Amino acid sequence: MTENSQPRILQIGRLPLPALEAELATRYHVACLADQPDPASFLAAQGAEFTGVVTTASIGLKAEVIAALPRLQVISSFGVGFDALDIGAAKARGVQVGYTPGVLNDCVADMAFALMLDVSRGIAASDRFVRRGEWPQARFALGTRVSGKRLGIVGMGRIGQAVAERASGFRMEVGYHNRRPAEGCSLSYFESLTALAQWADYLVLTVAGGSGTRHLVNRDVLNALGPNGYLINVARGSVVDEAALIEALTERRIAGAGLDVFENEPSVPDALMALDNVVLTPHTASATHETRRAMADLVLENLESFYATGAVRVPVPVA
Ligand code: 8YV
Repeated sequence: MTENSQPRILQIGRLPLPALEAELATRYHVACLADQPDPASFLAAQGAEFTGVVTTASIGLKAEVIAALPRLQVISSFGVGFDALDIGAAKARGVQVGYTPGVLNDCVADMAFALMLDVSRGIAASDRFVRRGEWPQARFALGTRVSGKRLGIVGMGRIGQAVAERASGFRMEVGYHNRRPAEGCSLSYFESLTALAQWADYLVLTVAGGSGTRHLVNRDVLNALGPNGYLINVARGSVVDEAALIEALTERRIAGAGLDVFENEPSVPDALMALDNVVLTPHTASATHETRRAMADLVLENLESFYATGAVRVPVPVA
């Protein structure tokens, strides 16, 4: 196939796996919007040439970019979340949207436990303590036991289930909150998030982002979690009222937090950085070689399947 007969794909920004960019470039005629000195003029001049888009859950795709691509037929997104992608605008145009669920469940659930263990046992903080050379002179503060505690999961989808599976090895009691009881799930269902927070020692967020869950975890939920409770967020920064969280952490109205996602990432508020009862990671829950490879494969398969059959392999669910 000559370069010109390959479908033209618009890559919206840099992809988390450089190998994927190289692989896309061998199969398609790719241009990266973020590389253009003037993206708006580029879209005005060349937008009509693209039939496909590749993006990520973090970068998403705005309605105005979709509007600037009149021949767009397919979007392949790297990630399970699609809150940053204007699904409504895509569907209205009959554009197929593929994404990468399933393959990242284990790594995201592992990260939830890593954050839970770290904030409770002070792993990152004690590493800093050892490296500062303080061990010979001082004792590191006591931590909190994770095993046997109550784990409240917010959002019982695929990732929530993977978190719940891991809890049995820690002999934790598990409860969950969801819009409705999850089918076939025998764990205790809490209709009220506040009631779950009150019951739980650890509140782990695995719920989808977007307007429906914005600031679901607010001051009241944090107060219900209480001074011995920990918040773990591997979902989306938007799910938590970050200002209320900072206040709760500063005033020790909750014990601590493990956060992989932030309201305005990659910018993290100084107030969070200054707190020692918080563990911060840079949205890396899915960032392992194995999982990112599997996600990249699905991005490629979704495109390949669309151009071969007219349907992506794994479409985002219709609301
Ligand atoms: C990725 C994510 O880190 O899948 C998601 O929804 O947020 C993450 O797995 C992200 O897509 C990479 O940009």
